Amino acid sequence: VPTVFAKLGLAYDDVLLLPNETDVIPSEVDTTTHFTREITMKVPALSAAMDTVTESDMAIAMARNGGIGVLHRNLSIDDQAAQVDVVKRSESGMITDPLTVNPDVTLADLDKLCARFHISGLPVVDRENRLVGIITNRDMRFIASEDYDRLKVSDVMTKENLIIGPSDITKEDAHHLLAKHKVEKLPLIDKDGKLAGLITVKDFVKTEQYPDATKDEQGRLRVAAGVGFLGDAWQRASALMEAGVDALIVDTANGEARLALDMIRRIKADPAFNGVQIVGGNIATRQGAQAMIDAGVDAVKIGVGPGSICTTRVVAGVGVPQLTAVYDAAQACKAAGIPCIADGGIHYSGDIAKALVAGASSVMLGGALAGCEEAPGEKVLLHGKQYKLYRGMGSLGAMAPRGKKSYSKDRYFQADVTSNDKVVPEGVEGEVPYRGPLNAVLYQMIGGLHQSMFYTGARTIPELQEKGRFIRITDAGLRESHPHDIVMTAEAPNYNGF
Ligand code: RVP
Repeated sequence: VPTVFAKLGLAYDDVLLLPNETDVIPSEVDTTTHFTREITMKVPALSAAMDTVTESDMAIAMARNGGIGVLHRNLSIDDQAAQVDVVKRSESGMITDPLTVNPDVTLADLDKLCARFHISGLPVVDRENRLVGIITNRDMRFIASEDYDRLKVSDVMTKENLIIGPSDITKEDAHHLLAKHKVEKLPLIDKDGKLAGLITVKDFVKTEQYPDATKDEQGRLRVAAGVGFLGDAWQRASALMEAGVDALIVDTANGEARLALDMIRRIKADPAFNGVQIVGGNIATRQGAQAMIDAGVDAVKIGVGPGSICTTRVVAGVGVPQLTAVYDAAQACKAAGIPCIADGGIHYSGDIAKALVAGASSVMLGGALAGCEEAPGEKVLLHGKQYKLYRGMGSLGAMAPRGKKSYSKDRYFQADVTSNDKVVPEGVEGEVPYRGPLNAVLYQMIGGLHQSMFYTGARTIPELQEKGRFIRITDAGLRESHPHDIVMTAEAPNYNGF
């Protein structure tokens, strides 16, 4: 008979995975998984939609390394849509809608455009979109920056002997042309002489350098973005979609709120959003997951209170220890064939395998990635060590930034509060150690997962989920799991203490 105290909730630290007979080699496992119903990725990790974790740099790095970044929404609609654009333009098989420049633009403006999109040159087109030249680093190399305001693109661009290709060129022919003429960019021209696309050497190199990258059908990196459900949320969702976002995450601390479910239903019912996957969250029970599924989501995000910066469980007394939350919610998702994401509370790489065995298809990381070079914000020096700011989206700093607008405090349903004194935070602000570039950090996190798969005898994620068995442990077991009876004298890249 259920009572109010019937259920015990377990956290990642309460369990371990049992070793198994195995002939799996860690370097040979396949970690491919579903992010949403229609999007797969080779690495089961997402970077959190938080303003100290994911902007375009992080999203690009995540997608290159086989995961996906979720752009935060604590910024204006235009700024967030521009970030989607930056990710989608960062690399591609063939750019069908390349950025271009007119011949009468100044070099100063050209320079700004190139810096914003991290590109080294552009096709030059007239008002009818006919190619009249190309301008790259090479043309700019010997121009003094004092002359940037005075000179125009037409003064320095390359216009003779342009190397161009037809719009239906094959990848191989394009590669051949680029190599033969030792150029870096190949503009593609249609029958009427108009610019129809662009192929760059950088994209060939990137494809070799990042074989696991998460890409769309056109070879562009994939990216997701958070949206709300109040005020101008609909305009935000539309702007993100127009910029080419692959998935929208209706982002709230309580996914069972009717307003959030209504937003999901509305987006799913609108044919304009057909090409975009919709993720709902966060929930922490089977019933919550079912509500998301019934509203039509393409993936469910699980986690109420496990986040390293989260105080919801203390402030509101609400939440479910994350392993149990994932296990319960995943039951509904599995029955419906909908992927689910374990969001928050992943501290060590071993927690990833535990989340997957409990039923998650992927994990979302906040604190584990906030110290990366690609996370927003500068490094700070504290007691001779480098740190980066990390804060909850429900912290005072994120919900009531001094002199700035908070675009995301409706995540905690505090949209109508006008005075900062009347904000009730559900998160804290702090610093995490600086950890260098994302690829090294992710290498350790996912390398740990490879080891889990080796120990449990699983070659794929579905096999891990099928074979994985938990054992519950006690406080003594947890102490025994961590290094003990030693003063650590060297830092390990994947262990930062108990
Ligand atoms: P963690 O990886 O443990 O740092 O947790 C990150 C997650 O915490 C986010 O993806 C989000 O779901 C949640 N979060 C973000 N802000 C807050 C808060 O202020 N309470 N919580």
